[in-house]
Amino acid sequence: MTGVTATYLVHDQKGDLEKKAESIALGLTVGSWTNLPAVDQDQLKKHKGEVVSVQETEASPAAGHFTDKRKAGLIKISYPAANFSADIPAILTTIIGKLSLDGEVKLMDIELSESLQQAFPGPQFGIPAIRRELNVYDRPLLMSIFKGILGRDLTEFTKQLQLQAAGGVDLVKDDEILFDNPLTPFEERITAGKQVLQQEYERSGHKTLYAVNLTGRTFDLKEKARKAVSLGANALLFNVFAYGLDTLQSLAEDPEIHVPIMAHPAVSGALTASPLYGISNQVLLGKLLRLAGADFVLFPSPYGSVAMEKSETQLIAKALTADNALNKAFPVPSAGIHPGLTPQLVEDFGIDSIINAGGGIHGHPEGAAAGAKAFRDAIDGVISGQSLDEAAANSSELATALTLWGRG
Ligand code: 1AE
Repeated sequence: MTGVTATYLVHDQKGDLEKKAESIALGLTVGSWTNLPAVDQDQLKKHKGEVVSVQETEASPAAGHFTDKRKAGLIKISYPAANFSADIPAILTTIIGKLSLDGEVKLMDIELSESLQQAFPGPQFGIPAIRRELNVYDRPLLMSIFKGILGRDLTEFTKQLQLQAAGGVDLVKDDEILFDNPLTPFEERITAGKQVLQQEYERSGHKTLYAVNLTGRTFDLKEKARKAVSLGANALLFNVFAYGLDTLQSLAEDPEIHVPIMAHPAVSGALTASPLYGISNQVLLGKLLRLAGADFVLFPSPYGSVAMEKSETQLIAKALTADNALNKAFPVPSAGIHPGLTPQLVEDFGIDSIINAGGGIHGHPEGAAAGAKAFRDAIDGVISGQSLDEAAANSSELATALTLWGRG
């Protein structure tokens, strides 16, 4: 029975895609570089990978620096479920393990059989449960990021948090580069943050979640996350690619860590950026993060300071929200986002997404509360069918942001 079907973009130096496909199907399953006379061929049949299709495509301009015989193609191989245990390390080692070291091959897509997919937790909360928690149903959520917090103490931390919440953000996350440190220790960020957000909730009736950065040594993470939850943390930020997808899965599956998990894409570019090698963004940031249990997935937007191809961001968002048996995860297009991008973000990612800004909130000339309000006014305006300029007519904060950063 098929477990995983993988699609690869291959640039073959020998110019024979059919042969290359067969060598992948064999080499990653029952084959070796030489004949193995002692092996029982019948026994091995049920473990052999099968070539599903080979489709020639145009070669990437990045390729071709070795030989002009090179042919490019999409090769689809199915791998029997009997070959691996139902975990991401086993699946990745099978489908792109040794193969990642063997020439110009990029893993573009994966499809898991239904029974294999059932072995994975998926997001523990998903979009509807997070909306219920925040009591926000009809617009994209707004998230902000602590900025300039390194070297600052809890006083600055709580001040920033209060301002962001007062401006109306739904979630605030730590910067991914904020680790445990004496000035803003992990546990104190949680307790001080909880207090500030509770006060703000009592004042305004608006709920804000705070995603604390879960950091440290891998084997300490579970205990640390459990402690965070017992102290009242209501979301976790996690640099999943510095640790591994399976670590995320272990956190998501732990019943004592029952809070939504936000996956940061730090480090992922080292695996995804090449057009010829590695793993596509839709697989790594889309399908695998959803399988492993991320409730929110950050990725570079197509228009910000660290831009990603629009087609790739759309594939990530689709992988996170497509109908299947798993809960859906929130797409969070990020980096260099300012209020003038709101119409484009809503058009490209719809309302089931999160608008996320650090500099675009803290860089507002009137401070972070005004920066957050500018976004909220832009979002509310766009959702009710107004142009940015119409929305800005009743929002001095938005007007100031548009003057500073423009409209797109
Ligand atoms: C793709 C991740 C973006 C991120 O983590 C971050 O800190 C963005 O900050 P700004 O909004 O670009 O200032």
